[in-house]
Amino acid sequence: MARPKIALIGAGQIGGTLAHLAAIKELGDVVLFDIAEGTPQGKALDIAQSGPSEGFDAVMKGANSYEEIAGADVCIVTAGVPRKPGMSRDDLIGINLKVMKSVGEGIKAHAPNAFVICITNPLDAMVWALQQFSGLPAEKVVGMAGVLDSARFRHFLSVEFNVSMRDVTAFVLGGHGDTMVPLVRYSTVAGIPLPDLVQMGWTTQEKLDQIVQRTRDGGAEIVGLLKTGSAFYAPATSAIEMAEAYLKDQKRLLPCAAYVDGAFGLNGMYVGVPTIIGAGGIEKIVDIKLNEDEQAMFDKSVNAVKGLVEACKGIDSSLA
Ligand code: A3D
Repeated sequence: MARPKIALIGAGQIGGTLAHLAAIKELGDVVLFDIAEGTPQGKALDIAQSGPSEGFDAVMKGANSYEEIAGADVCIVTAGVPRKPGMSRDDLIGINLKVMKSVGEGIKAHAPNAFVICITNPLDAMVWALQQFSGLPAEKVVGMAGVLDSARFRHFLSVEFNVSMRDVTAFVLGGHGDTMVPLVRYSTVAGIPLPDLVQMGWTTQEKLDQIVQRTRDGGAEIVGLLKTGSAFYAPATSAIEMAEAYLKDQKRLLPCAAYVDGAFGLNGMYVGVPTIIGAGGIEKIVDIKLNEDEQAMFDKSVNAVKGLVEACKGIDSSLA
């Protein structure tokens, strides 16, 4: 059987890392696409030359034309600009919305059967716009944020409890912004919920609250340290986890920015919710029960995303 084709739209920091990870994991042949001439070609050649040492079989190609993504099985979109210190993700909306329009049209014309994972910020609004511009079915267009936010939460918790990250599960829902909702009650160390661990004296409520806040600020912390861009290793790894779930029909239960119509009392919007990813794309949205406090935080986050979507409609009148 031919190897799957993975198109990476945007060959910047995350795009290059995605290509390297896809090659090492032998997920398929990779096309790196970018408007910058030479960048995708240079990165593709560089990664291809890591093949003999790493021992992978994958064709790596760089491109400046959408024809090269033809027939892609998976498209991962990072095209656009990242934030700089002091900027919020929402400050990127004007410039990245225009980018989503050209990317959506490119995918519609050349890879209409792909599973599309959007990473470009502000995430929840950009994945909505990308689905609108591409016209692909909503279950095939999804945003990566919850996997990363949950991974950040899991990392901080594993350090606090001094246990393996593998034994920490965590759920972060809502929009990928300052209002994201780390769900303490549904996060565990080897199945023991975090509130129980506080009761057992393994940590304090105060420390847990600090970790929740550090998770919410996780992206800004890295932007502040890097000064010239935003995080890329963990964002790329998170998107690869989602792509692998689709390509291998793994039925993974992962928090993703998915189109929610009915579940969580929402009618027709993209926001971070628990989803099952398999060969059908987003195969199910898992409508978990939220308590009063969680619901209030989720509603606040949903309203923030709605505000961004309205702003997109104000910028581009072709958006319904
Ligand atoms: P960067 O290294 O600047 O790469 C972006 C690439 O997009 C550059 O190579 C550009 O040349 C290219 N590009 C710009 N316009 C177009 C276009 N019209 N068509 C094709 N390519 C284009 O950024 P990055 O890789 O660090 O980040 C990419 C995006 O991901 C940014 O919007 C970040 O804010 C976002 N991001 C999201 C998360 C989430 O968790 C959702 C995390 C980290 C970064």
